[in-house]
Amino acid sequence: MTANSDTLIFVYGTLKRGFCRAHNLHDQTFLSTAKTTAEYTMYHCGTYPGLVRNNMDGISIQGELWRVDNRALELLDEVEGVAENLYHRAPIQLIQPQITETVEAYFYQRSVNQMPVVGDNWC
Ligand code: PCA
Repeated sequence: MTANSDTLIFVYGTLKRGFCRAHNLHDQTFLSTAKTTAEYTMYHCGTYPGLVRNNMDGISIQGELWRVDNRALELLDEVEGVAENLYHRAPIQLIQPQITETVEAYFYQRSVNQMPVVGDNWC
């Protein structure tokens, strides 16, 4: 596994340290806490949050930045239901840390109609 095959992932919900899916990252590299640009809305989707892009009146979301190898990335895609279109992994913009590499996050793919807004931090 070379460093080049690693992916930077911004996590904002159950994958954060101390939350119920954090064990999926136990052998991966935590880099720092992180914040997105003010272009996103986080919804309460039951027992987990869902992030969507919102260029009009989005806010800055708090989370964590991780470096993840390919094996762990496959596992995360499975856990987050990428094949079932629950989440879609796509690039996200951060203001903190300032970083030039592409960072990805899991975006919610289902309807957020009627779902409450979380705010900037899932806790
Ligand atoms: N798990 C992923 C997406 C939402 C969730 O609960 C995360 O923590 O980033």
